[in-house]
Amino acid sequence: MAANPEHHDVLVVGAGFSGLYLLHRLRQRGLQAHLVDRAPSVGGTWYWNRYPGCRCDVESMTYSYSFDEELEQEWSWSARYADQPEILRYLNHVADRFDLRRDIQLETSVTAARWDEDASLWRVTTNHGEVTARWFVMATGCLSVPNTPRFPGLDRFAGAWYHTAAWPEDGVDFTGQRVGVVGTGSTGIQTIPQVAAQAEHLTVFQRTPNFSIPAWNGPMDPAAEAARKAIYRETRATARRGPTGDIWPESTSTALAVSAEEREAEYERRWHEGSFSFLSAFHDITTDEAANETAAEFVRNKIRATVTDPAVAELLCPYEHPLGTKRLCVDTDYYATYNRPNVTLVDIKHAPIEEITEAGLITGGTEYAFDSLIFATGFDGMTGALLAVDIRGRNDQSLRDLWAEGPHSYLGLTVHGFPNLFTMTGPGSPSVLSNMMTSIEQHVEWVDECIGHLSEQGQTTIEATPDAQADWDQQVHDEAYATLYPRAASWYMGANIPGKPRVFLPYIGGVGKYTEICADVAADGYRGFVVA
Ligand code: N01
Repeated sequence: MAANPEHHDVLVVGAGFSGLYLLHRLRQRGLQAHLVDRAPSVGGTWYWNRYPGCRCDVESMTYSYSFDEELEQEWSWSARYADQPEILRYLNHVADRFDLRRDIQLETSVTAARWDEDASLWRVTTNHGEVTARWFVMATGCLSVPNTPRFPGLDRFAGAWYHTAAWPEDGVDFTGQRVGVVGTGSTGIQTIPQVAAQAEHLTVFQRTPNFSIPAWNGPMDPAAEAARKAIYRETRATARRGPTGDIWPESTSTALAVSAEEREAEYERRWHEGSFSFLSAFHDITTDEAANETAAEFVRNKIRATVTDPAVAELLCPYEHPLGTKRLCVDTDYYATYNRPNVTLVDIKHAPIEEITEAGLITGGTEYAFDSLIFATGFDGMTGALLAVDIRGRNDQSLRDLWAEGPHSYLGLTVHGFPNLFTMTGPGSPSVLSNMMTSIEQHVEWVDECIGHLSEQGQTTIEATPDAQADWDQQVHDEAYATLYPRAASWYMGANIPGKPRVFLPYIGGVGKYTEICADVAADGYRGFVVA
C-alpha cells in the first residue's frame, strides 16, 4: 500500500456511457475526477460484448448522448440500430472529443473500497495500489458480470468455448464448424442467425423460449435522419418525460376494451414499427393477465406463421411467462433461422444439460458433438458488479452482507451507511427497464449537481437516512407487484443466478415519474439524506 495514496475529488469506476459522461460533467465543474476501468479500452459493455450480431436493440438516435447538441448534430449513425463496432467507435469519439482520456486509467480493477470515517473519504484498492477520493461512484453497469453456468465437465471440452460477454477481440470464424449455442435471451437471439449463416451446423439449446419482435433494421435513411435531427430537442424531452425513456406513444386504451379486430390491427401496426413499442400497444399489457395473453398469442401466431416445422414452431412459443416480464427481445430473422437446414433446436427445459464432454454435451441421454460452444447465458444483473467489489461503509459494514437478502437503496443511487457512494443505474432505479441512455443521463446529471451543490456549500458528506431507504425499498417493491413482472423467473428477479435472492431489482414506476421524484428530493434540500 502506498504511503501517500493518490487523491481525487471523485473516483468513478467504469468507462461506459455513464462513467464517461460523468467524468466530463465533473471536470466542467472544476472538480478533479479520475476514472478507472478494468478493460484495455473505454466502452464498458460495448467493449466486452462483441459477439456476432451484437447491436443495440434500442434505436441509435435515442440510444446516444443528448447532452451536447453539436455532437448530436454532427454524429451520423449508419443504421437504425447501430452495431457494436459503431457504438464502440462513438464512445471512443466521445472520449477524444471531450479530451477525457487524460483522466482515465485503463486496465485498473477495483477490488475493495472502504469508507474512512476519520478522514471522510473513500479508500479504494485497485490492482495498482490505493487511491483515495471524497466521492466514490460505481458506474459499473447493470450487466457486467457474465453468468457462466457450472456445467460439469466444461474443463474437459476439447473444442473452443466462448461466453458472448467476453468475446475474443479478433472475432471467431465458425466456417465449416459444428457449433452449439446455449441460451435464447436477447443475446442468443441476436447471435443465433449470424452464427447459423456461417457455421456448418448450429444446434441451439433452449431452456425457456422468449418473445421477440422484429427490429426491421436497415441503413439510416438520410431524410429520416435529418428530420429527426431537426426536432432532436423535443424528442429528447419526450424521452425524459415518458415511462420508458424512449419516444414511442404509450397507449391509453386497455386491450380488452377494444374489439378483437382493433386489437389485432394495433398489434400488427406495432409489430411493423418494431422493437419495444409493441409492449406499449395497450396500457394494461404488463398489468393484466388476460390483456397480456392477447399480445402473447399474437406473437405466438407470428412464430407459427414463420417457422415451417410445426413442432419446432411450438417449441419456440413461450407460455411460461407473460409477454415482457422477461425482457422482450428484438431480432433480425431469429425465428426464420429455424427454417434453415443447418439449424437444430433442442429443448433443455425437460432434458437439462447433464454434462459437457470432451466432444460436446449430453442432454436427454444424447451426446451432441461440437467444434465450438457458445454460452449466451447472461449476467449476474444489477447487483453483480457492485458486489464484485468488497465495499465497506460506516463501522466496516459490508455491502455484500447488507444486500445478502436483496439490495436496499435510496433512489437506486445511494445506500444508508455508505456515505458519498453513488451507484449509477443501480438496483432500485429504472435503468434496465428503460432506454438506458435516458436513465444514464438523468443519473449523471443528478449526481453531478448533488456533488456540485455540496461542494459549493462546503459540505463534505451525504448519506441516505434509514427511513428514506426503507420507504424507497417499499416503493420499488409495491410498483413491481402491481404488475405481472414478478411472475417471471427473470434476471430482473435475480432468478437466473443460483442462490441469488428473488427480489425485483429495478424500479418499474417509469422514467418520467422517477426523474420528478429525484428532482423534487434535490429541490427539497436533498430530502431523505443527512448532509454534513
Ligand atoms: O441473457 P439472459 P442475455 N442452462 O439472461 C439461458 C441486455 N442485452 O445475455 O431463460 C441452460 O436474458 C437462459 O435460460 P432461462 C438485455 O437487457 C441488451 O441474453 O433462464 N440455459 C436464457 O435463455 C438482456 O435482457 C442487448 O431458462 C441457461 C439465456 O441463457 C440482458 O442483456 C443485447 C442456463 C440467458 O438469457 C441479458 O441478455 C443483448 C443454464 N444453466 C443483451 N443459464 C441490446 O441490444 C442461463 N441459461 C441493448
